[in-house]
Amino acid sequence: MTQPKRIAVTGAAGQICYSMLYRIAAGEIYGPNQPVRLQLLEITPALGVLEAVKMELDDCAFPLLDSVVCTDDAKVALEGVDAALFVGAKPRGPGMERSDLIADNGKIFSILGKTLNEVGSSDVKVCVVGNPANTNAYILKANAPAINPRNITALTRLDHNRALTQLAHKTGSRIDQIKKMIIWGNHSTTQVPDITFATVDGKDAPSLVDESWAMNDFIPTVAKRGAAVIDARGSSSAASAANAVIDHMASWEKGTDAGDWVSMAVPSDGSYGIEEGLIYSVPVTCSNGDYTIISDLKPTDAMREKMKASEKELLDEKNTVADLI
Ligand code: NAX
Repeated sequence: MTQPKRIAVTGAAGQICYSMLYRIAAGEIYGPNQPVRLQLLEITPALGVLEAVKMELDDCAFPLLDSVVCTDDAKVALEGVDAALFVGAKPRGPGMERSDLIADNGKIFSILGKTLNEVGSSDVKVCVVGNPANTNAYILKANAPAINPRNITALTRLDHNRALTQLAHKTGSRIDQIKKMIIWGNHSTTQVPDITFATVDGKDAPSLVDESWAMNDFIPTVAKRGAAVIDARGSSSAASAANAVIDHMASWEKGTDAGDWVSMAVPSDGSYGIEEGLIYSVPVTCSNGDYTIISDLKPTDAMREKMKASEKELLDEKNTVADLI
């Protein structure tokens, strides 16, 4: 019998998790031959709702679901896990800026980082989703020195997927015909969706669209898509965020397709002049359960300027949470 993979998920009674947990239990991260054990964390007042989530997981009778733990004790949730998905945080509501959330959510991630340091395995794969995701991941990393820092990542795959769809619609192509999309920087409105190196059915994407569309339409549409969803439904993206977490973890575990890459926010290795250690979204390839930063691209001057502006925002966020790192 294959040992189950243990996955901690925080904020497990929330909206994103209601779209995500059932797909993980169905085998969408590790594949059809790998049992999973879910270690679900919530704040105490949400444990009742979490129990209902567990009841529904049970009622799905997933063959790959080994067991489900529901707890309000982070030590129990994070103990010995192979992967930790940090979704739990206060979400952004109508009219709120991400900066409003930094102070509140930063404290949560400092405590969780210390707990992960104490009870987590050093090679646990971490994906931070709760906003501000990059800076929360930075705080977590700073508070968890025993964990392999390379494995502390944040989610920009939703932005990557949004960018794929915008380019597919513009060029009348299918998603699977588009390769080498990039999201640079922060998961915020300063992010830099970049089609410079993308191809559509083997053709260079920049040759298929106007430069003014790429700069003045595509970039803001992707960067502000989260706010557009909030305006339309009154709360932040849930199903698409859940889908992106599964994509992020599945690519990391199972590898990226030949001739393609994905965007992940990972600790910067100094490539592209970005401060080392900042959690910055870059293109990566994945194989054998690890990722490699694509570090030899030559972004255009216009993109470099935007990449530096996104770095500046991350440096400002880092200063705001200086007492937590
Ligand atoms: P919900 O409010 O539906 O769920 C959040 C859950 O987290 C709640 O059940 C709450 O009780 C729990 N929680 C709060 N503090 C906790 C703690 N200390 N420990 C454990 N659980 C805790 O929000 P949801 O829509 O699921 O969104 C979750 C987070 O994802 C938000 O921060 C949201 O802004 C962020 N997002 C990130 C995205 C990304 O691409 N990186 C996109 C979607 C989303 O906006």
